[in-house]
Amino acid sequence: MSTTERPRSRPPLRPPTESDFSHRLRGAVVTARVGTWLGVCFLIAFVTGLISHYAQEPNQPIPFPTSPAWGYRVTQGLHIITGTAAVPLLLVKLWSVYPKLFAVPPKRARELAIEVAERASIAVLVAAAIFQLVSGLQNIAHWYTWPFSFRSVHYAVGWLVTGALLLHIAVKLPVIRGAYATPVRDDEPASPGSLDRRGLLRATWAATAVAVLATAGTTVPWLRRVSVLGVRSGDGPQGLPVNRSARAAGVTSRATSGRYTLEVVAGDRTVSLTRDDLLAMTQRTESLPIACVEGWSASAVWTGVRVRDLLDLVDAPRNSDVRVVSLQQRGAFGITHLPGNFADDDRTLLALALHGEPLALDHGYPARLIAPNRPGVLQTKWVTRLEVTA
Ligand SMILES: Nc1nc2c(c(=O)[nH]1)N[C@H]1C(S)=C(S)[C@@H](COP(=O)(O)O)O[C@H]1N2
Ligand SMILES: [Mo]
Repeated sequence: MSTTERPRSRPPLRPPTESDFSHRLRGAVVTARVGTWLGVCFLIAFVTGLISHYAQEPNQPIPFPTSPAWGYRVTQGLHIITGTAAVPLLLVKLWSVYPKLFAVPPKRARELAIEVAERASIAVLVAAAIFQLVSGLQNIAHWYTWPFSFRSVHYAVGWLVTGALLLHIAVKLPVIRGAYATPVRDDEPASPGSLDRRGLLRATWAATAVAVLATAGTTVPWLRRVSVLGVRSGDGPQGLPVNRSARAAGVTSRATSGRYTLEVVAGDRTVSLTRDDLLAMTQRTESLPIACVEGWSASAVWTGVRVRDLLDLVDAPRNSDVRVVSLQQRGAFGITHLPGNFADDDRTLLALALHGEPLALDHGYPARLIAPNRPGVLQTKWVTRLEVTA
């Protein structure tokens, strides 16, 4: 806190300084506590983000596991929940420290250099953190204002945030320790009824809880009704959300044409099957979730042919990687990579039915891939070709 006396009459014209923005609620006591939870959220989002990125990598030195089937549902749900919680926390934290932008820089060269270095690292941290939250929310809203690949840039900036965050924590450790040694209620006396530090922190936790509840329902089924901000939470045919409809994917005529076949290819062997041929094969039923990278997820009962049974028709060796090709010719998700351990898992199906009814067109009719513990974006719809690649 500054001890400068404020002039009583006619303040001279001068640029604002830190003390002009002083407020009894600001200070390390509040910043450190909000910052701790913000740091926890960012670190959980980072780890779950690494998992999601790896799960979508075509070349995995260690194969991503197929179990537990609900694993990706939980990690990606946590990713979106912690990212959402970080929004109000970041706003309060920035509010609690922004007067520092107006602090008078030290005069001595050495101190000035340290100050500049620290401010530069904080600038990187703040810019990268805002970018992560904004780009993540935009991705959920399908509002693509950027020309770059969301996944690779969000991933790279995730490392940037984490590095800058760890540096920031290390530099601020003495301040954080001091802040925790000071009780929150050790407040300047406020006039009756005005907000004190405890009130500010409680309001912050409440805002965070509201943000979480408003989005978490997309992951936690019984929260669905309170999730007013949840995107696509249960609407869609057969009680399951739809991210891209058949119409949007431009597949309607090819998917319903009656000339549909599934080709299974390994080397120079090809087998061609109609939907009736597929229905004549042994049918299996599995309960597996669709877990979208956007955070929503929904469990469903799928019936169809085991992918391994299909690969056996062309004598594909065990642990064969498979290219899954959709009728969809535009967009990024028309072709996906199915690693060998997923292709061999007994629960991995080429689904023909959902909840006991023929698959709706928007869910991938005539046939769609469904595998355990696989990001939703790779659960390819309108599948027309399975091709062994290695
Ligand atoms: N061919 C194709 N398959 C696709 C997609 C797509 O755009 N094209 N979207 C994917 C995404 S992002 C998700 S979350 C799931 C959603 O499946 P659903 O619409 O049956 O719920 O399908 C996946 N399969
Ligand atoms: Mo998705």
